[in-house]
Amino acid sequence: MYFDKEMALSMQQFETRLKSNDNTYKDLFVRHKSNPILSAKDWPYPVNTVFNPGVTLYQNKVLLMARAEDRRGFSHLTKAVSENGIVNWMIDTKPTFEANTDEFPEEAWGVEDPRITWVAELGKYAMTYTAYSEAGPRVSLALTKDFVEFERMGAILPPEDKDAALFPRQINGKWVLIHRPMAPNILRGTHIWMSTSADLKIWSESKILLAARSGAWWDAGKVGLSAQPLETTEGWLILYHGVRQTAAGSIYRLGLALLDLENPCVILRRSDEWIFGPQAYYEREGDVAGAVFPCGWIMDDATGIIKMFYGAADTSIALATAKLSELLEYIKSCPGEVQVK
Ligand code: BMA
Repeated sequence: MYFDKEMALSMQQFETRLKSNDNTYKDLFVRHKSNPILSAKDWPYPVNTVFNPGVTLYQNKVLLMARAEDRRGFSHLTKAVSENGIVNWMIDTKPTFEANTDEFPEEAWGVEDPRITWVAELGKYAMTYTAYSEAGPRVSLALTKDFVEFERMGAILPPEDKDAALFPRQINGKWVLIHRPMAPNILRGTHIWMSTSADLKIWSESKILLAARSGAWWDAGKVGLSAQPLETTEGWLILYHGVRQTAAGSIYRLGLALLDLENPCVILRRSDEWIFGPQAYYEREGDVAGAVFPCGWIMDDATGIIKMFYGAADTSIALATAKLSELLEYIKSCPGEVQVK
């Protein structure tokens, strides 16, 4: 009797599950059907690959500073502008921002992975990027009003450090930078850090913001900031990547965190699960298979939609969109985390 009742219950559950098809994860970000939206074949001059673009809104248009890699393996940045961020790209016919090794020897092996923050207080965009020095990657900063002329401030942190972005305003009287120094001992984990500055040049008060987890976690061992921090009514929305090492190589996936608006070293929420990972063919095939690597996103206030641009397999640029309200609803359902380090 007892057995029958249990069976009946489980059959009912089974049928409900079949009907509701609840065995798939709900994707917050939806890939654009024209993906990949930009690749080497779209470039006005020969490049091996284009990927990992910094993104901002400029004069009501979508502006990408795309990383383009040449056949030496060195990267530079090229501007691509479009009304809707999907088609009709106006791409500079030569590199927009190249290594300048005379003045900045730390750019010896190129410039990579920009993040762009509009800083109203300065009336300028702050572009952080990786200067690939012979001593390892470094965080460099350039300011611009128009993406034509750049005030290069050079390297602002020692190697190895990358995946940096500036917050769009001073917080408690200081500029705040997220960055990712490499741990000298990989077993200790490579974490996301935060530093502050009074002048954008000298950075101090460095502390771990968001630590890599360990063991089987998708973000075990190594994490890094993806897009620039996005200010929302609920807190700073942070998109970050986690790198899982497998027998077949690394898998780059994305998670979310929410930071306190006035004290951003406090993590209010952090997603346990990744929210986006390599699935489409253009994310699984290419120079670095299994990498989805956004360096920027833009928010359309009129529609509430976020456009995330990302490097796919270090080979092309793809677009995925999400509703900000859904991202916030999701992250608010995630566990809280008290910052201890
Ligand atoms: C990271 C960075 C990115 C790259 C990714 C996958 O460490 O170097 O530029 O897209 O690896 O190769």
